[in-house]
Amino acid sequence: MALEQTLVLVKPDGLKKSLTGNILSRLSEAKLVIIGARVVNVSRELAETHYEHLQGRPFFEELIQYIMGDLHSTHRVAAFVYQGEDAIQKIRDIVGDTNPENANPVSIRGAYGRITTSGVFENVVHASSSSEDAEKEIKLWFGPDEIVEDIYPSREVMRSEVRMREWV
Ligand code: IDP
Ligand code: MG
Repeated sequence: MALEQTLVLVKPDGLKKSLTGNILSRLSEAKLVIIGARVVNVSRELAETHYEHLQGRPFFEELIQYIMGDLHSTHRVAAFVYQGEDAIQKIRDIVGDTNPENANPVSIRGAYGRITTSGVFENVVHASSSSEDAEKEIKLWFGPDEIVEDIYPSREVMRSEVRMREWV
């Protein structure tokens, strides 16, 4: 048993179908803790980096449009970092198979996923599939200050000319 972290995304179809609460309560069965949470506007660059291992697949462009929200007019993804013993496999078990038609019907993807007429697996959630993927993905979607635990080495930097917004 290893203490692990894993990235979960509620994909645009999950948000559009108001499934976030349902998904989080299903995932709570794994008895893990949430150590980071954000709602993200997904840029093309973020989408393509997240799915770079699938570049060249026939469904790649549509997958990018799907995760960016182009197919659901939402442009939002909800991102969570879970931590706990064997977090990666426990979450994958509740999430179910990549193909929603093969997924166990009581899994999240089996219950709520679908295959579009053009063949994209709209499977409601993303979950990291190895600790290497989890580290890459968590670092892509979260900065060190957006996670309440020190999970990977980080450093403090002082930046003077950073443009950012503040409340007025
Ligand atoms: P995973 O999400 O179960 O880890 P990956 O192979 O990493 O599966 O694929 C990422 C996403 O790409 C899937 O969740 C699904 O939305 C989409 N996808 C994967 N394989 C196919 C396919 O054969 N046809 C259509 N979409 C696919
Ligand atoms: Mg994957």
